[in-house]
Amino acid sequence: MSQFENETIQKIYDGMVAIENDAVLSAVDTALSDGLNVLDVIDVLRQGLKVVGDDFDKMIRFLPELILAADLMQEAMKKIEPELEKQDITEGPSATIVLANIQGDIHDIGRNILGAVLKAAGFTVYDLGHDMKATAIIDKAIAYDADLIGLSSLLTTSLPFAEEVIKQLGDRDLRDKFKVVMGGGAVTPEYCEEVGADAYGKDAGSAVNVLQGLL
Ligand code: B12
Repeated sequence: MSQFENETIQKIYDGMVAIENDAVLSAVDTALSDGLNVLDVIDVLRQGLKVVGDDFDKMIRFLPELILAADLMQEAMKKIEPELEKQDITEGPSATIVLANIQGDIHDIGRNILGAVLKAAGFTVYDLGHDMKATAIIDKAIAYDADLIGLSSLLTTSLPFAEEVIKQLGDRDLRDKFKVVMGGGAVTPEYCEEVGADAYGKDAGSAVNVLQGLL
């Protein structure tokens, strides 16, 4: 059964769910040459990858499949990123942001995409990488004179470390210096409100507006 109106988008989704590299990569080529919206292509890849993750959670699929699906997503991103860089989605203000996955979390695909989209939107992005401690994130934000701190968390077990960033900013009398935005599967708008983050970003596309709204 088709979920998507566009046949190529459907192929990307089906291929990602089935972890069929050739099918996905050739459909991504078609999508790009047909001029489909790059953010839509990224989003359908994400939706397919989420199905693999959900199956992993239900113990229908296992870690090797999760790794293969993640590798496929990254292969697809290698094709998409140059297109993303070519796009000029600059509208409204931009600023300097440091991005990191918080301590314990190595899921960096979403953070990489976010960084690429923000760059295309004119932001200066310092990507600090994954598994970053709160203290180091704040130190780098100071060093780069950032306006924003973006924290990505896909693991519920790592969430306390996101909260730790807010706490340490308060302890160091820096809370007003940086706007803190959080995203990733483990984060919800309610969580952001509870811990006192300035904003929540559902995906890379909407993050641009969310961040600009904070500036
Ligand atoms: C790929 C993947 C992996 C890969 C990661 C490879 C890599 N280099 O990143 C590998 C195989 C290594 C992996 C490992 C593990 N994983 Co994993 N993984 C996933 C999976 C399937 C997809 C994540 C992904 O890349 N999605 C695609 C990107 C594009 O989407 P995204 O990350 O959501 O990012 C978008 C938005 O969220 C947003 N965003 C993200 N961050 C931010 C930040 C800001 C500031 C903003 C504004 C927006 C924003 O923008 C992004 C682009 O649109 C998820 C399933 C899921 N539902 O997410 C599980 C999942 C996250 N993993 C899970 C688990 C349990 C693990 C392991 C513990 C498994 C194990 N037993 O070893 C390890 C943990 C490793 C660690 N210490 O971090 C669980 C987490 C459960 C939980 N609630 O804590 C999930 C949810 C699977 C599941 N349903 O059980 N994983």
